[in-house]
Amino acid sequence: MRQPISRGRFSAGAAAAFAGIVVVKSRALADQPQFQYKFASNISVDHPLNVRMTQMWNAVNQETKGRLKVQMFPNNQLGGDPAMLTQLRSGALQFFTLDGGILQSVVPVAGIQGVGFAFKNSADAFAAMDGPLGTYVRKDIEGKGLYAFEKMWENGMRQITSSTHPMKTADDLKSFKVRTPPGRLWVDLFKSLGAAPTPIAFNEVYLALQNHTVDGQENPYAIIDTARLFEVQKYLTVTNHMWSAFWFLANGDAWRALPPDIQAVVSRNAVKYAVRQRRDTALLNASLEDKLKRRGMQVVDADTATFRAKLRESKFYERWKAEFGPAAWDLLEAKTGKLA
Ligand code: X2X
Repeated sequence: MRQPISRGRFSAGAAAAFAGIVVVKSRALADQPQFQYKFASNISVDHPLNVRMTQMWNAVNQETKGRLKVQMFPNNQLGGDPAMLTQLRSGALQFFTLDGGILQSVVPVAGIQGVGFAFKNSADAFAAMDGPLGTYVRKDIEGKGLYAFEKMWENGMRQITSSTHPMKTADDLKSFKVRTPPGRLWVDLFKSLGAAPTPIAFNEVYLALQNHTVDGQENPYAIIDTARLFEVQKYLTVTNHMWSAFWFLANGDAWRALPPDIQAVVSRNAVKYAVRQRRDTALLNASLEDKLKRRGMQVVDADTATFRAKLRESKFYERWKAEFGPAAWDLLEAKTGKLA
């Protein structure tokens, strides 16, 4: 026969059971993140940007003991860049990587990173953007309700691809139907070169090339490869006409809602993984020419002196010096030398 449970034993048993519930609940609580955020990007999951972002957010989740969990949405899963930028500004999206030339629609001076032929290579560009010019742009970004992390993430020097013909001299760009990202400086750069630019968000580029809405586009080697643009483009002309990189952005309110210790974990890892991603992407961009040739692309070098002459003729630099203002322009020319 079961012995009746004494009051003393009952209360000890109940206490242990309750403690068990509390322990289970608190463990369950730890599994329920305090903050559940979203990160989005416009490039494919196998690009170094998303490879390193995945590693970074896993590290952040570990180091915050599960308090911040960030779900990844690569490859335009949440829409094109303009739509994702709207989501970031509204707070529906908390983290986003975006080229300054597209961010220009909200932060005009962010377009300065893409001034045609300003930077000779990524190392020179990062020297500028990791310095006073980057600080200047970051301040303007934060003035628009967004938070910009210290280090930008690499895209690379942009090259022109086309389905019609190589772009060896500026004359070859006459009336060339070229896709550009949705950014005012991009459109002006190619208009100044005599082309017929159409701004299209990256999630629609492959199809626009495939159905000949446009005859070409421009991007670094790693994007041409990871987005498989070699399947719909025949020629790759090496122009290095513009440097391209992504600001790593947060919605300002969402960022400020994070406790300082979580912010510190994110900021520290953002620097660590940006530096690794820059190196990965630089190595990838430098390694792809032969692979793209094997994929059937014809690679030629442009006579970029004719491109620069065309930009000077059309007062491109004077126009953008006036647009960005003397303070930002002086910071740019401190790194590039005289442009206008
Ligand atoms: O849209 C593009 O071409 C891309 C992927 O390079 C940028 O995000 C600027």
